[in-house]
Amino acid sequence: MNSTLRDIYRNPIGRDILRKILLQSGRNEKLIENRIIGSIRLGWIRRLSFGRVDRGLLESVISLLNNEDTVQEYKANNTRAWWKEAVFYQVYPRSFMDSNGDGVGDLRGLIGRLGYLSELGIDAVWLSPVYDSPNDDNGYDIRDYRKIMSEFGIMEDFDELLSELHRRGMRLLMDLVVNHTSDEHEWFREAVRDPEGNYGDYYIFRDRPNNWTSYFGGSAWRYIEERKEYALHLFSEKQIDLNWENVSVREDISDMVRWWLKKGVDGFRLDVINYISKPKGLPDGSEIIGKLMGYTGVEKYFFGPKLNDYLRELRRDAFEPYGAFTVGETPGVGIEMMKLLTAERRKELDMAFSFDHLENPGHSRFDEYRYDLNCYKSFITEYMEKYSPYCQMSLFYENHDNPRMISKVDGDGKLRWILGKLLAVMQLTLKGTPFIFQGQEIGMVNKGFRSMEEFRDVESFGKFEEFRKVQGEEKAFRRILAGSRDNARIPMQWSKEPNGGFTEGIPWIGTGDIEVCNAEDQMGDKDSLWSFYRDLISIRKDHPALVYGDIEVTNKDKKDIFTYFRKDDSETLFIECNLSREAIRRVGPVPSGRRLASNYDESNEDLRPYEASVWITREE
Ligand code: TEU
Ligand code: CA
Repeated sequence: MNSTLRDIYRNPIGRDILRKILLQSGRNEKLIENRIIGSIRLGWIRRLSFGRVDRGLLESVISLLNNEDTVQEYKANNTRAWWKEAVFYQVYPRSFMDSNGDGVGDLRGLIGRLGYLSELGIDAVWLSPVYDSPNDDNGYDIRDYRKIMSEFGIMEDFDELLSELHRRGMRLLMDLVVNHTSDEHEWFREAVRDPEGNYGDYYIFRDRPNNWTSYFGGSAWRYIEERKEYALHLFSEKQIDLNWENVSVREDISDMVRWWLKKGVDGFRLDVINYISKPKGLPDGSEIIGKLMGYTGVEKYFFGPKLNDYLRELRRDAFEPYGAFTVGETPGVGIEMMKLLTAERRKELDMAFSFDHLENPGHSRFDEYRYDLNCYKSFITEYMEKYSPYCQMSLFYENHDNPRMISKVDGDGKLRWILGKLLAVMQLTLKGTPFIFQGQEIGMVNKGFRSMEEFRDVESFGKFEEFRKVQGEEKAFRRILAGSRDNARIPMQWSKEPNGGFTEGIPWIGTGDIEVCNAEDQMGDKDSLWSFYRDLISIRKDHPALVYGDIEVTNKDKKDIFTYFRKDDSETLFIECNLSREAIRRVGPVPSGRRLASNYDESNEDLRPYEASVWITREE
């Protein structure tokens, strides 16, 4: 309590926390450098904030700061691994390809499109959940971990998918959703039926709710009549949080993971894996953090007390024996926490997804604003300097939970394709492992949904209600339009045929602008965005410097210009990007050497709007 804000900032985890708070409130980090502010002691903050920062919040911060391992040295990230070299592609199966005309994408549809992924140069597929599910949250609410969702097919289809992928030299990542299960999972049904039985303690039940809120709106607690108790659900009412304190829960999970690994899957993407450890007594969350983040309680469980232990255990018991790869979805963690989760010697995860770059500071996903790529530059520059020398970075802009990146930056007009290519250049030449989300390679954009009836996502409805109460219907609708996850979930645009060639039936969700944006047209055009992605992926394969080489960012303080070198012992590549929609002056001379790729035909003295080029400056 006697530590000053400056002390806290010097602690790596403390720095993550202060930065997250500043980022969320849109304030500059320089604030801490202010002498007066820097010398504020933790113990004073309660009074200075008129009690809004309560003791509970300060204690959460202190317990995070006391993580024993933050001072140890990290080894260089220079070991070879297939997942450092691979280009990943995320498939959201419901929207990828429908094979039987019921309007819902399925495994046979995906099998039929594997040639497409090969042609693009994809090495590994991350498949969003395909397990049996009542689909309250499109498969992220699992009813049976060992069964395929009937809409998607049967286990034989899955086995065929896996062997077809392997035959083509591609790998498969499954989605592992183990923070919660569906309320229709047998474990939950048993927990309700017989509270004293084997499954009675598989979930988190309490006599009274605390103040934590759900990500999909409202309280995170649901009253269970039969038990006369409340059950915790951080997501929808039908997604009940598992009790990881219970060793049987952990054993059952690792058993299930081994079952899939025996089948031959190559690894997992671990859904909200940093939320699995909740602190004893489930203390109330801070209201002030709740307001800031939009969710109450998060500081209590986003890096819970046993998280690292649970991850190590799961790795030892399930992943390691099979040499399986893991990437964790870890919302809210900063650079130092990411290092704790992914440094090789810690034996927890191989990689993680951080999300701070998906919005500009001070903005949330549901704000209507134009995303400034300069924020991406500063985010990624910092990660390149402080994270990727030690751990492998994941590189992505899109997934099934976020609007399309082109729409956020500059959705309309003729710059769409140029901008798409700029994004491709950065993603495939920065240091890390790229994850492309389906449709990103053809520049799919947000859908102009016209009314709430056109949405499908449980989150969109929950959030709409929440916003409507405070801001009225019209504003609430506009916010959903900007932030809805359904923007990324509309069907893959294969061709100009009806429904974009996705289905011969009625698609489960409306289709996008197939006339101007579809895979077939772009595959036949050597200058298209699709062809550009294919070329860059192959350039990345031909130039190991882009995978294992060092990265050096230059022009750090120059707005709108993002330049960096990638080099190893045999070559140096230079990448230059204009992050603005205006032409700008090049800094320094036009680089000498050969252009390997560019989103403009010829090089020019000025950098044209969103221009991005990859140069090879030295070959030995
Ligand atoms: O997403 C977790 C999730 O909702 C994050 O977006 C995060 O909690 C939020 O952005 C906080 O800032 C995963 C899945 O990707 C998503 O589709 C599921 O709905 C969710 O978990 C529940 O399983
Ligand atoms: Ca189907």
